Amino acid sequence: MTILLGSIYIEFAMNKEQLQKIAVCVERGKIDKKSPHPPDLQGQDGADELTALALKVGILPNEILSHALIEGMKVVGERFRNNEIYLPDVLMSARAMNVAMEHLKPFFTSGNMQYKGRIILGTVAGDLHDIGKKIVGMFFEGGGWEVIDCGVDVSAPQFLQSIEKHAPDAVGMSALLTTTMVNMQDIVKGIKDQYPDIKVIVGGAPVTEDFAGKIGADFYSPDPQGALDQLTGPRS
Ligand code: B1M
Repeated sequence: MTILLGSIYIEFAMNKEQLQKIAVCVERGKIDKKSPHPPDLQGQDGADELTALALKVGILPNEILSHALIEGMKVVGERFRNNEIYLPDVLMSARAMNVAMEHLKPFFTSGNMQYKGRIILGTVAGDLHDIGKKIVGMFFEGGGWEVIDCGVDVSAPQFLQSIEKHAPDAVGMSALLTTTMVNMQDIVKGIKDQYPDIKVIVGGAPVTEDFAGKIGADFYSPDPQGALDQLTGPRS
């Protein structure tokens, strides 16, 4: 019994250390082994290699996403807010996170889910943040949805064009800036005026349930799983 508990503890500690190493890569913007940034980590494994290894040793993709990547990015946000790091550093962190997410994507998007519908996703006009939206897209794909990702800086006419082309069941919007979340209002109105049956869901760090209600969105979720559940119903 003691030996069993001991080995479980060792595995837990090793996994925690591995997750911390990945989080540091996101915090420091260390993309992969060959990347020269940051200079003090030259020649060391980056987010690319460490995420691949974490999966290989059996750490769950969800654990990597929540406890390494999103945690690491939270630290980046705090440091940026406190002027301890600058925009180019944040960009390197975003690249490190994206590289790691590529390894996780197959785990979130595979599965034999019954087809649930088609959703158009986009980050709203004026906003270039796309990491959260990409994660939302991965959850929807894994949940049986066909995802049409319109990218970033998507205006109301662009959302409408995409709706005309793809005839979706739902539209999901993301905004990370207090200055761009207000652009959701025009987009939601444009969609609802022409396509009242299409469900609209909004999210992103500054967006709240109250705001979503005020602009006429059907749903709001602070996280990807919640967004999926709102449109499809919770997992049984
Ligand atoms: Co910018 N940035 N950024 N940035 N950036 C924030 C958002 C900021 C909070 C940083 C800070 O000050 N602490 C701040 C916004 C302040 C505010 O408005 N309140 C900020 C700023 C000011 C800016 C610039 C204006 C800086 C400048 O130029 N001076 C500039 C704006 C550019 C623009 O968009 N026009 C800018 C630029 C950038 C980069 C390009 C360098 C880069 C983005 C790269 C990219 O996305 N490809 C970047 C980054 C990386 C960040 C932080 C550090 C991290 C964002 C992120 O990816 N988080 C961010 C600080 C922070 O959030 N801690 C910050 C991880 C991601 C998984 O979380 O996107 O919240 P998130 O998504 C979550 C949930 O919100 C939710 O699920 C996701 C997964 O859990 N969710 C949904 C998201 N969308 C959803 C949709 C749904 C449902 C749930 O339904 C459809």
